Amino acid sequence: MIFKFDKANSLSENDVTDESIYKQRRDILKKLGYLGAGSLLAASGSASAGPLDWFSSDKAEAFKTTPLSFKKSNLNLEIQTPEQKATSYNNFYEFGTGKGDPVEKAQSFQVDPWSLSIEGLVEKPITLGYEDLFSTFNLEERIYRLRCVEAWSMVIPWVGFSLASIIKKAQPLSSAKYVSFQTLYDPKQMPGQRSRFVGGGVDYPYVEGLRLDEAMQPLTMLSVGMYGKTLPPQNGAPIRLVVPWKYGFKSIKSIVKIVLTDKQPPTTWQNLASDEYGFYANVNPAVDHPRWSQARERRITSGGLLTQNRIDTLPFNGYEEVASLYKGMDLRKFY
Ligand SMILES: Nc1nc2c(c(=O)[nH]1)N[C@H]1C(S)=C(S)[C@@H](COP(=O)(O)O)O[C@H]1N2
Ligand SMILES: [Mo]
Repeated sequence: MIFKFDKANSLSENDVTDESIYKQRRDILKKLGYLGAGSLLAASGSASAGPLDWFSSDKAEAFKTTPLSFKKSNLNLEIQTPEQKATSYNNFYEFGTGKGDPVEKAQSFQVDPWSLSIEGLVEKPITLGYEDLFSTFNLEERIYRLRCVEAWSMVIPWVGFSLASIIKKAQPLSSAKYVSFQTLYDPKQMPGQRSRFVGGGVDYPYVEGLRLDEAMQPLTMLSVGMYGKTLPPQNGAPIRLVVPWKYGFKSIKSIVKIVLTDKQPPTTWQNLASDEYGFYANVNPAVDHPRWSQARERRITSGGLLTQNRIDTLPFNGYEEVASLYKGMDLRKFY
């Protein structure tokens, strides 16, 4: 690896591109009438302060994370995104649409007590309390790439367990074909759920879904930690989904409910703009977003923004072992 000069406070063309994609994604919300002058002003204010504001270290201190014990990953092939960046540059619209909003506004988020239920078309419904999230399954570390639909990516060491293990424990009925997920709905704690302007016009709770075979794929995990510790709230504490071959919006945060169903469940971004965000949303450099290219991505690593490389985006985000799930689907098409 070539050492690169860390010029922490410069803006490069890459940053401008990144910022413009992020704004374009918000355009759909504006068209729908959800982003008022106030939030646009706020957004341009943070833009002029510079994207490096999102990486400032002083904000991530308040929430206390706890060290976890887990089986260490023996795979570490790519340079990890520094913890400080992965925990201060976030999408979690329940706390606002700005990249720095979640770390700023989620620090008093209450994760204990928590209740996660697995229900629907299962033989044995399960309810897990806060402690159960960490003690019911063996925790292991998995270092995955996370590729946001906005064309930036990170490499994050998650701690958690396979979604398959909890689904197996609940014993799905043969009629179960899909799995739906729901984030906590608690407008008292989540400012974005109190105001459509703060929350980007999303109809909360945030919902997501997978086909059952995608949910059972061993890479699909429920994460309860990152960087060896419990998740901070801005990353989806106490438990969130991680599906590394799909765009980041599929990896739903702060989950309270998992329901096995026989019908394809609705998803938050499809509900907002079904021509821009599909149900499958597999990372695919050959299918552009209607308003920007998905061929390349900005990898967020150490150092300032100038050292964050533009790299080619890989089909299925490089996790080609999942391709067999999509036999018969035309990989040049939008799903
Ligand atoms: N409930 C909820 N989950 C969510 C989101 C959100 O706004 N609300 N944003 C998604 C998007 S767009 C991305 S890229 C990832 C970001 O995860 P990270 O902040 O841990 O990197 O979370 C996803 N999960
Ligand atoms: Mo995303």
